[in-house]
Amino acid sequence: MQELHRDIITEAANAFELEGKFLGAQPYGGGHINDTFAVACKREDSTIKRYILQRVNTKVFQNPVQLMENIVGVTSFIGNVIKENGGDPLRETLTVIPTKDGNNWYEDSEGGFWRTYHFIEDTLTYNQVENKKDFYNSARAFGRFQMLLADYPAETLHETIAKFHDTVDRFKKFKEALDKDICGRAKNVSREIEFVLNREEDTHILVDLLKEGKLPLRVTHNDTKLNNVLIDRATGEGICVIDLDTVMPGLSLYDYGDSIRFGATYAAEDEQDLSKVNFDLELFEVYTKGYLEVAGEVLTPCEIENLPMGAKMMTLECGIRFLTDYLSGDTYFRIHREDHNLDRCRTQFKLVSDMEDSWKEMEQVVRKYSNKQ
Ligand code: ADP
Ligand code: GN1
Ligand code: MG
Repeated sequence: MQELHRDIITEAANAFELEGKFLGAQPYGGGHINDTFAVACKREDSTIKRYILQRVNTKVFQNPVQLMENIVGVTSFIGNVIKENGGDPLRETLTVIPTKDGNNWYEDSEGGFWRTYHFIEDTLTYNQVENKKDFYNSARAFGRFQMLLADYPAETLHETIAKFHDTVDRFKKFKEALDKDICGRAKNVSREIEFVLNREEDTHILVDLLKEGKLPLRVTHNDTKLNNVLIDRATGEGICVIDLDTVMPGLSLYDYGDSIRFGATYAAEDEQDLSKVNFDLELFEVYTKGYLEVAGEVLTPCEIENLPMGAKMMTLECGIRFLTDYLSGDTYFRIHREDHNLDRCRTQFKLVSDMEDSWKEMEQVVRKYSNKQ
């Protein structure tokens, strides 16, 4: 990826059909993959209109045109359902802003790939869970997202990253990175390596259930971190699910599980003090309650029964991905300090261990909120 500089950001912003005069663009949000900016424009009546301008990471998303086709398809579909239900599509789903020549994306003069969304004002995102209520509301938002897309023609979606949540493949890539050990870092992380190697069998569980046809393939989000839900500042409700780059066919357990991975703890994903990183059963419970209240009706008994496994598998997989990137020289996830990916990997493995210790309680919680068992 090219380095970003002011001129190119301005060039990109000016390519889109923006309302008013472009005032400037500020880096925004805490994502690990794309470059996000809040763009401010001044309308003729002097009011400010904002946009989200993003440069898509084309090393990660190698077919960004297909990716935008997915996003336009999914957001217009959701928008129509919201309209039919009397809601406000401009607030409850992302709106792609076209370029001045009518495209949904812009390629800058240095080859960068950009898109723009309407900025949904008076919302908040949390990079870490602060209380049970917000986490519960995010569960309802992701559950609703699942419901809204239940009738989406999944076969029309492009697979934006192949084998994205194929944990067996993630394990294989980890082994390859370990064998190469291009940075000579493996010697520093023998405990983490051991942790992964001891759980090779686990990595097959969901993949096998899918292959055997026991778990249904659905349209899923695949990156359901808390900061991918916009929370209404006034009501506290989760109103809009964002970051749709990885929407593709997948398992409901990926979405449920990734939310639990990120949010069923009061610690940050990159917390260095592991004594602060604890899997919190109360947070697990509120998320499970919110998710099943909204999506429970459409989930099969096999999906419900495997919710704890979804949580553990997504946490293990994410830890494996952070460790693989650490061993490979930090080429995938954006880092802000030395050993950042290692810190992130350690929090994930701590949470996996905690989940293993709380397995019975997790199953009890799921049973409590399920009406199918
Ligand atoms: P990344 O893929 O890098 O995580 P996101 O698409 O999640 O990027 O955007 C990063 C952050 O920008 C989000 O966490 C959210 O705070 C903010 N954001 C994204 N889209 C919008 C939007 N349409 N309106 C308001 N804020 C947004
Ligand atoms: C990345 O883009 P962002 O920051 O929402 C990653 C997810 C990981 C997550 C870990 C496309 O998500 O898969 O779970 O970091 N996205 C991609 O924080 O790889
Ligand atoms: Mg995001």
